[in-house]
Amino acid sequence: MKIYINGKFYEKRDAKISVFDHGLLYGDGVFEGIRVYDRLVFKLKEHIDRLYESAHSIMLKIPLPKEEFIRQIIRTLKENNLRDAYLRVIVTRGAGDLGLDPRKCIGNETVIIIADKIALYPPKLYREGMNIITVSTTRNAHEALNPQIKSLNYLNNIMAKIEATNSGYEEALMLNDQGYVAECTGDNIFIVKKGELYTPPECMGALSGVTRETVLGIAGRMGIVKHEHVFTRHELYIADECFLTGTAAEIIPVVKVDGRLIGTGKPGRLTLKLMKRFHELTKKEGTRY
Ligand code: PXG
Repeated sequence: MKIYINGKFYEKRDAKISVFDHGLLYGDGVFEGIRVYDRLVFKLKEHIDRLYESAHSIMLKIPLPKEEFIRQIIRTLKENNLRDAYLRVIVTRGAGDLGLDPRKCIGNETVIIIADKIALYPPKLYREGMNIITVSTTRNAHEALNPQIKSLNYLNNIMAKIEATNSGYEEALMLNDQGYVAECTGDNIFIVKKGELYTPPECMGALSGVTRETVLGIAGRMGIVKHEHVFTRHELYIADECFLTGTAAEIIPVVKVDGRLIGTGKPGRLTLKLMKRFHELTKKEGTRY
């Protein structure tokens, strides 16, 4: 496997950046996770747009223009010649000193890591659905660190994940600081009630997920009424269906939340339909390389 760092390719064992990089020292940087299905890069432009928006918000100047960045991603894919892949794109603040002032950092490090697969959850859970639990770690408040920024600082989500796995659950439901449903640790959340689709609006602490947008688009084309609307855990408990979305997770059904069965306790009909449509879309849409 060849790893891209600042324009050059390195073997995995030689792919290294400075221990003074503020990405390591402070989680100061941004990233994206992108999937490739049979040589089609799924929603590449959307991921790159979000990467640049995250960078803009934290005042990190990405050293390449967007079009050039996309060319380097395609170059990395060609170099590795994989049909299906998972790309991790990272831009760090660069090497600085042992103080957190980013003005001391020289040059950004741009890293593209490519893996031939990513499996966030065991395959069984895609067939049978997940059992998740609400954790006490709330999603970052937007005025502290906006959840829209896909930064290298994921401790908020990691703390939630630890809480869930400590209790024997695969995934954590995160609420925002007002107690409304926000999202899970690396996924957006959807519910279905009376045939209509609901997902929390971004201002509730949900990342503007690329898969979330894709699912809303598919639902729109299927004529399903959809809402970006705030909801509580009660509304989740009494939902007919629930599922999570993310680049790594794709679409995964949820059948139990905090010990309450969701609907029949089996993956819902609309969830299964959306999963099918989503997989069809990944086979035909994307940037070919
Ligand atoms: N919320 C959060 C907090 C995320 O990190 C999503 C929602 C879904 O967004 P996308 O754009 O992917 O539909 C994410 C994305 C991992 C991993 O290694 C996590 C994500 C993406 C890729 C890898 O756990 N999360």
